[in-house]
Amino acid sequence: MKQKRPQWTPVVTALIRKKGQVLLGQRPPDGSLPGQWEFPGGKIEVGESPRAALKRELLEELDIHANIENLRLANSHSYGERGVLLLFYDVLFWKGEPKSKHHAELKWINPDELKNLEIPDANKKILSDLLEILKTDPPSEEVTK
Ligand code: DGT
Repeated sequence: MKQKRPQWTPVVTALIRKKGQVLLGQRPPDGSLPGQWEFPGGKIEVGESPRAALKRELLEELDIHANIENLRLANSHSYGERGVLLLFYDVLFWKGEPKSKHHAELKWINPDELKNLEIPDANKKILSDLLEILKTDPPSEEVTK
């Protein structure tokens, strides 16, 4: 008998960075992972490119028009039966002031504060990689673009 394939969900997330800080959003109380602090983003729709998906999510969730820069990190995680593949992109330039249209709250934090916040297990596993990226200035060619 043919085995059922596991379900995978591709997710794009943004490392939105300004003056050494990064923007986090608190997941709403009525969904999955309530109250956890995440990098803004969401699921890629079928047929959509990862960058287009992240641009769309940032407009929907934060009301900003963002430039999606380099892919910095990728990782997978399983929530029970379901797997997520997470792609983390740098976001260094955007138009508009981020507003919480989806999150319970938004906040700019220093990367080290990630250690003390409730973050998704998928991110906890790669916290040291995330900190290394966030504590290093983005490549200068990106800043001058
Ligand atoms: P759900 O209820 O888990 O099916 O998903 P939604 O619709 O509440 O959430 P959505 O569209 O943001 O999906 C992102 C999935 O990726 C969700 O299962 C949580 C997981 N995830 C883990 N770490 C992060 C992160 O840093 N940012 C975002 N946006 N999602 C993350």
